[in-house]
Amino acid sequence: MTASERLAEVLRIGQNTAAVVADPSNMFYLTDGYSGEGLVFLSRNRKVIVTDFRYTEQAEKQAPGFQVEMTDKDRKAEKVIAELAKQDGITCIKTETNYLSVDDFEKLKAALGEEISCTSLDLAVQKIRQIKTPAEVMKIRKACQITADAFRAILPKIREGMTEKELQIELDFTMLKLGADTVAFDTIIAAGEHGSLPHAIPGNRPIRSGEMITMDFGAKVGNYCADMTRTVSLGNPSEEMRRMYDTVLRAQTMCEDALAAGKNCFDIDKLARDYIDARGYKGRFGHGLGHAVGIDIHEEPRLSTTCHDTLQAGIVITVEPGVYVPGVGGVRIEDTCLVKENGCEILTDADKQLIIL
Ligand SMILES: [Mn+2]
Repeated sequence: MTASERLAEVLRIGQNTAAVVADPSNMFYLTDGYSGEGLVFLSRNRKVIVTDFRYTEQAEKQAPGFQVEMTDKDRKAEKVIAELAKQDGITCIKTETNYLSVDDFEKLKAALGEEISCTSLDLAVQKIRQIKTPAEVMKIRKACQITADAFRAILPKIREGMTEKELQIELDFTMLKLGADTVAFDTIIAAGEHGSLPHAIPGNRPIRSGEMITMDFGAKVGNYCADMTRTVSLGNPSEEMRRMYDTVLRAQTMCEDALAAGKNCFDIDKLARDYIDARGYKGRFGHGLGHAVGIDIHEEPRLSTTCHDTLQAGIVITVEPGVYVPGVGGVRIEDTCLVKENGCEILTDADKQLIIL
């Protein structure tokens, strides 16, 4: 079954309903490869990409099963959608109210007129995207392998005096050389006390001996992301940092051991949180334990205090506890994991014992 057929089933797209999708990640998923701009229209009897001159040829190549409709200044996208809907006898359009701007939503409603209602897709595409197909897992697996290989390759290059920025450039370059199409997100490098910032921006701060370095990075392959974090030490770390490292590592492996289909997202997060709190770091792990990964770097579900979803086999999700102490530093360890019936497979297969360079 193709992704667009799955959507039709989920939405119970009948004779009178059509879906209009604008989120680029959802368009890519439903068309199985279109990476340009525009809209996707799906009704019971047709699949259409609505776009402008810049992308029409690309759309025909990337999504051969789709009809391509070109927009221009006199025939805007909302007008094309209205034409298609009327031709197909559609009375209800479901669209991405979470993604479209208020202006675009109002324009679409105005073009559709009184006879065609316009309601929310309710994240139906995102929900289908949660369970990865074997073809999707293959791409994520490849992205994760490149990420883990890049980590191993970078270790001998880390030197005292090197800046965070230099390390970031070297790491990104290594991922690209190893076969990444691009990077999945801006690489985070945080050394020393800078490590207490979970989303630190790499700067011109030289790395000094005795400091821990947190590296959060991922390759992107075939439009699918990897996400991995490792914290290493340049020279011997302080006792305080060592204890922080041991705490995070224990929390991380404990959660990976517990990860499996049927488990509740909240409960996995709680395992890490309770352990970290009990070790004296209450309030120092201020973000969720993990997030699903796929076409987007952050997808649903989340391992967090607010997500009560039940994990299912085929979900790819990160496990990334951290401890952050301002003025001292921070530690985060993260893997991308594939949820299976009786456990999980760690896709970012790189060493997690404390590495002292
Ligand atoms: Mn992450």
